[in-house]
Amino acid sequence: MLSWWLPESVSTYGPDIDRLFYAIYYVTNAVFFAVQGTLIAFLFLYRHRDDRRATYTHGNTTLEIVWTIAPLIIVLGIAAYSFVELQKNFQPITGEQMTVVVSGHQFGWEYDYDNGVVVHQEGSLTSDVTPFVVPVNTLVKLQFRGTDVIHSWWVPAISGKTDAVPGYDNFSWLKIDKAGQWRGECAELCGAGHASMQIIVQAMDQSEYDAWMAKQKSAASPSASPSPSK
Ligand SMILES: [Cu+2]
Repeated sequence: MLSWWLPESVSTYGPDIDRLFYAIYYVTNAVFFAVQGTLIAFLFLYRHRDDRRATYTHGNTTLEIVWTIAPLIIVLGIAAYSFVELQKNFQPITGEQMTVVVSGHQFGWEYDYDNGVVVHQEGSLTSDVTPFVVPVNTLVKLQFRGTDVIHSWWVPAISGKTDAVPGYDNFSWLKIDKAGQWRGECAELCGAGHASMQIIVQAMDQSEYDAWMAKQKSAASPSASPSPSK
């Protein structure tokens, strides 16, 4: 755990994102305090006094080059670091032990497991939310889709908002090393029911997970042959 004010990361790449956040946080804070500190110092150092007159100078090439190049280096550094992080944790991975397709719709989530089981999840902070269940210590590839508008799947403890976009698949992954439940929500304002796109991810020990999955399968099988509609 890197900080008391960010949630404890439970998936492997969470700490990578925390580190990226802190790198940007420290750099931007250094710039903020340097600029504000200089401003305040100059207010006092160069304030009007009756016994001195202002001298006017125009242009300082060295200074102008420095204040052009320095921000450029800082911004390019942040961009490069962020890009590397995106390449590492938000691309289709290989070597996954299972794949789940996460679809966002107005208003809820669907989790399609590779064995055909589907978990429907929707609910607000005050209602029940069906958990999305994964086994612990398992590398799960996540494939994100939007079926109507753009949604964003975000569980802070697992880290990384990933947009669920219609017509375009985004990818991420998770690997949770302990059993537990973690909450999240849709992080993209997607309509009137946005607040009812709460997320719960539940990690279970393998044996518990197997039992849970067997139950999902048996619950799903009676409706496997669709009944004719009226
Ligand atoms: Cu949404």
